[in-house]
Amino acid sequence: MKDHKKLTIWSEAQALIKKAKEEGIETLWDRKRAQEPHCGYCELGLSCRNCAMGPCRIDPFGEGPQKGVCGANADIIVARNLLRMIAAGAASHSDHGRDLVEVLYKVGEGEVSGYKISDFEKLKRIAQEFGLSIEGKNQQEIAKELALELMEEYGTKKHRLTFISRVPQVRIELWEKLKVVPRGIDREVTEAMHRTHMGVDNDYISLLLHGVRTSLSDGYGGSMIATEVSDILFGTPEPRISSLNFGVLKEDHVNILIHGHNPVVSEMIYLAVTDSELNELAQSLEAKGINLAGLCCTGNELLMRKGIPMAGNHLLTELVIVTGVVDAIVVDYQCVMPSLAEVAKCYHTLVFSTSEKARFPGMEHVEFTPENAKEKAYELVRKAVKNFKNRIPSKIFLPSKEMKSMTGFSVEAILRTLGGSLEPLINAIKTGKIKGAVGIVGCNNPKIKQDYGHVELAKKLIANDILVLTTGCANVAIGKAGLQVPEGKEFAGPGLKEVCSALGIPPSLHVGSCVDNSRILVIACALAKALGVDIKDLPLAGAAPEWYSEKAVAIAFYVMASGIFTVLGVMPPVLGSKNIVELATSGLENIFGARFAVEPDPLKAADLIIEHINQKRKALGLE
Ligand code: SF4
Ligand code: MSK
Repeated sequence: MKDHKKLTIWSEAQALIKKAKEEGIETLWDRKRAQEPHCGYCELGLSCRNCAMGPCRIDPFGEGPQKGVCGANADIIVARNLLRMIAAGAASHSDHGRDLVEVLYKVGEGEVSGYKISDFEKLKRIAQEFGLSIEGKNQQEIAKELALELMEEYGTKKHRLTFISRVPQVRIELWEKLKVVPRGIDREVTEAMHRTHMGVDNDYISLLLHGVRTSLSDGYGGSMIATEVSDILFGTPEPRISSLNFGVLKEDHVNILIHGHNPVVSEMIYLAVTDSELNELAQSLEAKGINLAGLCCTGNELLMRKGIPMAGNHLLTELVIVTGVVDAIVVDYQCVMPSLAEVAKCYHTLVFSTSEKARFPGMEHVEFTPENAKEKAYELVRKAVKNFKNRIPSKIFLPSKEMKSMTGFSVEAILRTLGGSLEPLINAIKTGKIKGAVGIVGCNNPKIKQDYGHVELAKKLIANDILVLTTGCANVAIGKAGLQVPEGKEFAGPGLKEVCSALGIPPSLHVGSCVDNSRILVIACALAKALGVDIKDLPLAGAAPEWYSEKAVAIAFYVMASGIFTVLGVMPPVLGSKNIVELATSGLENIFGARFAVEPDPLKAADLIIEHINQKRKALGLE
């Protein structure tokens, strides 16, 4: 593959793509090329297979059919498809949250041995937020009562999700007027599927408003629950230094990678790799020890809480196996490419699936439940250790470069860094040392040169004194570029550099995994409340330069609906409806006080964001 240098900005990844090619390994870039040109109808959002009278498609040139068999036009089909994307994204984050709530309940019942309450203060605080009395109750009692309350957030008994009370009143009133205040999480997702069934909701605006409601049930529901319960169970992250890149793998150690999203499995693997008997077993097999590293969002969860290094982000998950030193990968769910098992077959790597709801052909399935997780984790680590001796020396190629990264900026940690209140941040914004803040979130997509969008956008923003907050795979990209260590202040403009020096923080803060975008919402809400304004008035923006996942569509919608201008680097499948494009890129401003823009060039995306932040500052009298 001559063009491997065009696929990713990282020379180590380029070298591994070259090695994969030489060894006859097919990667996602090969398969992307085989798919091109992608179906134009699908790219425009103009194909529908929601019923068996179809599938139907609308001719974008106006020469062929303009309606499906049922009579649905382009607006209806595009809106229905978009709503289904949002529903799938919201469902994924929220089901992840539900799995954590079930573990919390079982901890409360005393039924599980590996899990415990790690942040009792947070447990008490959230219980009180839910109106529970904590007087005279022990950890287990509070955990069980809170878990039952959180389960109710998924159902239909409530008229409003509890965490909505974190939102400024003026925004809640807007959502009430628009009838988009989220009720039960499952209710919104189910209703989205109902509305998009043939013959139900056929008004594109009404469909999209329900898309907003569904996305808000994710942002202020499923995702926020996932974040808060993960902190309660596994600890609220604190700033710490760790490492990134292929170089975190160790040739002389047993290497185990955890991949997916939910810390329920990976925390138990972490426990097992610290076991002395298993480490002795590794040494008896001539390994120096057991090395655990992360991929994707489950990696971010362990990186944040335990300092476990990250080997790579989404598009590097195949290449990491190509190093030939990975003895096992343990996956839970989401963003796990089924191709991993195929790549692993060409090496000695064992690949284990663990979730009852996520099976992969070619992977050994070892099902984890809250009750057996500890025992199963030990079983998998033992298998990985024994696999060390099966390495194929001629297939080993490990680029050694590793980068340092500071992680762990939970809301609590940010507040502590600021001395206990948001006042220093507000003052820095008022004086213009920090012009504004931008959340750079999400994935990789092979339609963009890997990590180019994240890195160039972050660099330009911080050079313009804009603080960056990152989640998901963006963390690995921006961290590898050297922007997530205090020394990264050298890339920042003079004002942001001064603030970073004073606080000892990087100009780009690692906030967590993709459910942890909820932490960014909490900060935005708290800032707006402190200033007595709506979120839409703040100099903030969101960006997803390399998004690929349906979860990213849900995130983009709840960020926009919260009043934050959102720039996407990849075009969503909406171009088939002029009305929807017009609404998304301009009409929404009059409804939610925020809108979307699509700009694949990260430098131009940065310009759009800088202009937006300057306008917001001017409106606040902060020129
Ligand atoms: Fe065709 Fe309408 Fe059925 Fe969609 S719902 S496949 S547009 S008939
Ligand atoms: S969603 S951020 S590809 S892991 Fe967490 Fe997946 Fe990364 Fe998007």
